Amino acid sequence: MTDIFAPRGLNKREGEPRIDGWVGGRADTWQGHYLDAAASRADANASEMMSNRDHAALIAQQLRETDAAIVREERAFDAGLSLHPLTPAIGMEVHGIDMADPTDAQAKVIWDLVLEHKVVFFRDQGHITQEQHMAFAKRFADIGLAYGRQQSLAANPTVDEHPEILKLYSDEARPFAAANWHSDVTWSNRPPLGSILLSRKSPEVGGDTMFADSYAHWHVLSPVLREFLEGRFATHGRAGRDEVEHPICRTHPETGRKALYINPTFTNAILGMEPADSARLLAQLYAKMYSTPEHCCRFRWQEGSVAMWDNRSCQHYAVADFWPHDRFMERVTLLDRNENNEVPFWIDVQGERHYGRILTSEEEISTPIGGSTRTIME
Ligand SMILES: O=C(O)CCC(=O)C(=O)O
Ligand SMILES: [Fe+2]
Repeated sequence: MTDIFAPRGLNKREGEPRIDGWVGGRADTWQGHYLDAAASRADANASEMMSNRDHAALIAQQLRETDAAIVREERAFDAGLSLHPLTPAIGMEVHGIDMADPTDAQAKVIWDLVLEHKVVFFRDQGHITQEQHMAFAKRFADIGLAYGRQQSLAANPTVDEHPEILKLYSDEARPFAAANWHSDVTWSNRPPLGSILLSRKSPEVGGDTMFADSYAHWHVLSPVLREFLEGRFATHGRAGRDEVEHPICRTHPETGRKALYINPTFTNAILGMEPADSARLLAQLYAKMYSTPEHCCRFRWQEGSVAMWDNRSCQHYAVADFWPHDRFMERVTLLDRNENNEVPFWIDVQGERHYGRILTSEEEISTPIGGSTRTIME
């Protein structure tokens, strides 16, 4: 009688080790069977997966990502949240949250969504107080002063009852918008990891914010250009005052993914290049980064809307088309709880982290820009 538990197919050959990862069990778990099953859910064929390890690894990665998305959606549903993507790659609107009183399960789902979609949005949070805004932020990270670093409050000349809240208020008499592509505070050696921006008053028309995917910015570069840029550093900030170096290819400390970490607002030059060559290459990179709508999403604000973003994986731009209307925004800035992760680094193939240098004193970098909350040092 046939033993139905005897290995079949590839496992039948005596004396050869099993190569399918199974150490026992049913005969129908032979390699071809489970590769076929994987191939049936992916754009792949099993024989190619068996003959080409790189191809199999790529399919495995795609399937892991698909499965993680299914699980995220299910966890969101269980936590009472519903998900409404703005685009496939960047921007997820999340309904069902009350920022005044989020559950632990909701906070966990939201953080996973921020990591995956780079920026998430909520609606109808106009009822929360400034204290609740800060308390919500503290679920995810330490919070910092307006420009990102925690420091003694007395040093801040704009102290009011909540110096941790950056107020970006614009009206007819005092127009302001952060209308330049950037991720926040890259002129500092420890740029904040993210922000939670709340609209207290929105213009009737205009005043959207755009977000762009920094992973995509890196991955669409040609292999030759990636090889040239990987491991290089660029200077950011005001030369002689608070200039720092950051890796151009930044490894995200939580996702491990690589992002293009330069921006036309704060980046000065690529180290190791002639100034004219660096300027030309930066201009070409910016032209490519900011002329690809496929890597962007655009958020239309209403009063009480919120954007929560990851500065390590995306950039943003506040569209300055709403004058003379009022637009009042309040931002709480997220700092990493792990000081090392807060400093941008690049991880090489050996797994070693490479950090940039501080070109001026830490003390100067830590000093908030004084005088007014109406500044472009976002
Ligand atoms: O006003 C906005 O939409 C964005 C402002 C900004 O750049 C920031 O809060 O970091
Ligand atoms: Fe900003």
